[in-house]
Amino acid sequence: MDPTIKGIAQSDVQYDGSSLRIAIVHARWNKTVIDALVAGAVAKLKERGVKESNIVVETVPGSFELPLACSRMIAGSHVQASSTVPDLLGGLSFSGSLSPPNASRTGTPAPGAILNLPKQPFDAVIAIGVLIKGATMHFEYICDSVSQALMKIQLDTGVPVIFGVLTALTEDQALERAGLGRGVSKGHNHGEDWGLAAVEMGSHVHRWA
Ligand code: DLZ
Repeated sequence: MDPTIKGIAQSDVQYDGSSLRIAIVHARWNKTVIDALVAGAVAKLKERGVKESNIVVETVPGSFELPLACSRMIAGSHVQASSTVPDLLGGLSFSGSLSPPNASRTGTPAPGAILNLPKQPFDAVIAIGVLIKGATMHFEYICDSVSQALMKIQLDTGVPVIFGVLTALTEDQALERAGLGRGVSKGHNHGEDWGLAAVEMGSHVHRWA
């Protein structure tokens, strides 16, 4: 029998990410671990059909900077998508916060027609950081403020913010959660779970709207 009951169960539904636009914002502290987590997230996004052109990756110095970056990226993408943009070909315009159908966003544009084409708002944002406890209280303050801020952003904006912040007491704990464990088991790459969570939550919010 499996020695542990802990962990996420597979969803019964295979969520389709082909119409989703996802942002990944990652810190650069503890980059070996970060790189593996980001790669795991991107791999699962693509596996679920998210187009490479609809995956936007941004970096910030440390985890403390993640909330502001997420907040600005969500706000920026929604402002762009809700501005009125004349269609240079047909004289039509698109306005409102509703996204235009995907086909018109990603299809091959007629020559000269893509100037100012509004970007699809992000359907989900994955915030990735790796905090490893040191000798001072820095760790506790950053873990607490970042997790609370990320939760607030998703509740305030309605855009899912996936909590991809490892709060590890040791380097080994962080490595194991990125599939880079130094022991017999390499552990599991949590970035993969975050990619899947982004597609699932990005799909849900449209259904729940
Ligand atoms: C300062 C700091 C420390 C000590 N540790 C980490 C860490 O383990 N993981 C991380 O992502 N960032 C760390 N930082 C940097 C802060 O998050 C932040 O970038 C700086 O305090 C500047 O605001």
